[in-house]
Parts: sequence; C-alpha cells; structure tokens
Amino acid sequence: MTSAQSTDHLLPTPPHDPFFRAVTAPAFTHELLAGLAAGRYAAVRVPGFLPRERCEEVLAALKEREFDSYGTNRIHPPVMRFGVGVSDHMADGGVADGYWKALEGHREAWQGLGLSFDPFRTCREGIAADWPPGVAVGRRGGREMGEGVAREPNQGFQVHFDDALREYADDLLDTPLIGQFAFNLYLSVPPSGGETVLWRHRWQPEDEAYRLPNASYGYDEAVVRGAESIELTPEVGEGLLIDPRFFHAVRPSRGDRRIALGFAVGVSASGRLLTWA
Ligand SMILES: O=C(O)CCC(=O)C(=O)O
Ligand SMILES: [Fe+2]
Repeated sequence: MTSAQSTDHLLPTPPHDPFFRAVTAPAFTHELLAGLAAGRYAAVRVPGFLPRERCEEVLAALKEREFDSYGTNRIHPPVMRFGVGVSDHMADGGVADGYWKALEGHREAWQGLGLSFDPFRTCREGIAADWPPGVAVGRRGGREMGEGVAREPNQGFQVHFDDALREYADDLLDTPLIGQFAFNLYLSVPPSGGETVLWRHRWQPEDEAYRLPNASYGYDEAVVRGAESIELTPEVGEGLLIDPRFFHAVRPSRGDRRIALGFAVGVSASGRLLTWA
C-alpha cells in the first residue's frame, strides 16, 4: 500500500455549515419558506411541483417559438429567453421606460402560446399555498412588473449573485423587501450538465476584483474559491427556490435544451411575497 492510500482516511473533512444545505420536500411549506428567508437553508427543492402534463404543454408551446437572447455584452455566453426580464432594462440604477413597452409585447407573446393555464400564476400560487400573507406580482410606480420568463442557459450562467437591493439605487418595488428568493421551474433538462451550483459566499467589496469585463453580470470562479458548495441537478417539473445572494452558477448543458421558467420572489415587511422578472 502506498502511503497516499493508507492515509486517505486521515485527510481532514472540510468543515460543513449545517445551515448551508438544500432540502427536498413535497411542497413549499411555511416552515421551509421562513427557513430559507432566515438562512436555515440555502435552497428548497420540490420535485413534481408542476405536473408532467403541464410541463409538457408549456414546453411544446415554447419549442414552437423563437427565443431571444439577453443583452450579449452583459450576459455572455449568451442565454436565450422567451419573455422580458427587468435586468435587460436597468438604467442609472433604475428601470428604463423601455421595460414597460417591452412588457406589452411579452404579454402578447405569452398569451399567443394559447396555454390552458397560466404557468406563472400557478407557480406563484403554489409557492404561497401554505403562506398566509399570500403572493402578488410586484409593482413599481403602481405598474405591475413582469410575471416571469422562460430562460435557456444552454452554455450556462457565469458565477453571479442576484440582490435587488444592490442592483437598484432605490427600492425596485413600491414595497421594500426584507428577503429575496429566486424561483425556477424546470421544463426541459439535459441528460448531462446543466447543474445549478451554489456557494456559501455572499458578495463582499473585495469580490469586485473578480468581476468579468464588459459590464458582465458574472464573476471569475476564483471569487468562490475555497467556499463550501452545493450542486443541484434539476429534474423536469421540479420547483426550486434558492437564496440568490449566495453566489451561484449554471453549468453548460450537453445533449438537450435546458429550459426553465423563472422569476424573483421578494418578501415584503408584511410577509407578503412579491414576484417580478
Ligand atoms: O437556472 C437555474 O437553475 C438558476 C438560474 C439563476 O441564476 C437564478 O434563478 O437566479
Ligand atoms: Fe441568478
């Protein structure tokens, strides 16, 4: 036996934070949402959150349509999407007028799919089914924000975090938020790759040294070096809520499209959940 083999079992196990974990459950319960907001969990997964027939209906309709690409300077490698997200319409720390105009086209495009149900409403209401303060689409200046987008990051998402408090100069929504989640519902997943990775690292000022060039949303992966991580392989129909202030990434897909419905979820001071995209 070589000395390497004989001492393998003596290698120190890296320390683990018991609160940095993904829980899998049959539904998004009050305890799980409160725990995610409080920092007791990093992610909550609900397999079969949207029944398979419903996933297939939305996927079949989306597959007939052309997806657009996100602004390719900021989002590189390109991510395809169907629908409008506010991140493409940020201007001077606020939201450009073009967002509201683009949302009109977005609503027409989603209505044009002719679905038998509203997938964003179904997801939103499913998340809040055991959350008495309820859920609504967030508003800005009295106007309703976008409900969600279908995103296709076949070449992955760079390491990044999402935090509306840091991304916008003032409150993004009319109601200030005391917590934030990111929601994804997977409609199509590749046979390999496409994992969502979360790191136990939140943004700190020194991290700006790792920001990728050209006003990218992403950071060099060295920014999370040494941090504990969780890798999640999405399943069709799964609903996932994460704490998006942890740095996260999506790995490139191989073999099939990776398409997810997504929106941001804020927790308002009254406890009401407010979504936007
Ligand atoms: O597609 C995913 O699994 C995560 C995408 C992401 O970055 C987010 O939802 O904030
Ligand atoms: Fe993200």
